[in-house]
Amino acid sequence: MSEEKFLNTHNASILLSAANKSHYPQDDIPEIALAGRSNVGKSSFINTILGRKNLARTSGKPGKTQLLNFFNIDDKIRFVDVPGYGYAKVSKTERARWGKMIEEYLTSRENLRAVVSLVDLRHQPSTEDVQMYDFLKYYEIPVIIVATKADKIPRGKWNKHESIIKKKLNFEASDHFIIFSSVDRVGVDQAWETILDHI
Ligand SMILES: Nc1nc2c(ncn2[C@@H]2O[C@H](COP(=O)(O)OP(=O)(O)OP(=O)(O)O)[C@@H](O)[C@H]2O)c(=O)[nH]1
Ligand SMILES: [Mg+2]
Repeated sequence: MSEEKFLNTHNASILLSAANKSHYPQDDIPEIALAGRSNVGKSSFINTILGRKNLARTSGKPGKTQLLNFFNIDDKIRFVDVPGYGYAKVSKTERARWGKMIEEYLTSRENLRAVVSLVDLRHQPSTEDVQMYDFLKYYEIPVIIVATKADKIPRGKWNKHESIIKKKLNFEASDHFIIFSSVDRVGVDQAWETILDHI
């Protein structure tokens, strides 16, 4: 099923920002969360697949998204933009608060259907990328790996980069792997197809 038949992607807006459980929306709408290193392109991914310029705020400054941001898409799906990890300039206290917030959401949220885990197609996944993948596997949360910024490397090299990433993650063949670019809109249809498969 294509997304156009299922929902009006233009009917999208930020619903709320939450620091903990007590602030989460209380209903049965399925949620897809976005996880990944700070600056990898989580907010851009949301904007791109919705065809919006700046619904989820993006910036050159890493660490901008501090809370769980819930986006309502036509009352049918929610995207949850999770603050990025791996940003060096945060205090230990901040990092601990961050860890607790993410863990609480990922391990207890019944609405959660899958996590889109973003990595940079250009680079080897970081230790934290691997930890995130292992964490999701451990809790049996369906994972969609989105390898982004594909526009920054030639198409002829995509396969090689995909193999490097899969190897480092110990990627399970039953998971999804999507090559993506917010600049060229590569992978948008595949992303929608995979997301709709999970809800
Ligand atoms: N060339 C290119 N740049 C991208 C792509 N996706 C994101 N960017 C750029 O990367 C930077 C970070 O993007 P964001 O979407 O804000 O990243 P984020 O993961 O939401 O970052 P935090 O909110 O800090 O965790 C911005 O300057 C984007 O324009 C892409 O596919 N290609
Ligand atoms: Mg962001």
